[in-house]
Amino acid sequence: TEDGYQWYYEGRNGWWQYDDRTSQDIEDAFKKGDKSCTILVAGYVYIVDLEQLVQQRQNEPTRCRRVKRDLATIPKKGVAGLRIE
Ligand code: V3L
Repeated sequence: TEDGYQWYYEGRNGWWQYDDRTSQDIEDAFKKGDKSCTILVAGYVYIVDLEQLVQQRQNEPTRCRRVKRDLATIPKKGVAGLRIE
């Protein structure tokens, strides 16, 4: 986002950055004070819970990952599943 923050979801041993558009959508919801934000990932609906800081696939509670808002400059695995070195 324009103030240098991004949104991340948890991988096995590190954090993945959300794709830019999704990160912006989550940031907009966060700035509005929304409790949650609905996103679409590869055709599946996920709910980002902005109070618990988790994302969960709709109707599949086992598919739950932590999320965080952090600086765009932190070490990360990549963006939306695309690895960076
Ligand atoms: N954006 C992109 N892909 C996602 C997202 C998202 N917000 N949420 C889940 N997936 P689940 P390591 C991740 C993918 O939670 O080696 C990473 O992006 C998710 O992809 O059970 O464990 C990597 O591509 C997974 O493939 O609904 O760090 C991959 O895991 C699939 O949706 C491996 O990462 C099911 O996730």
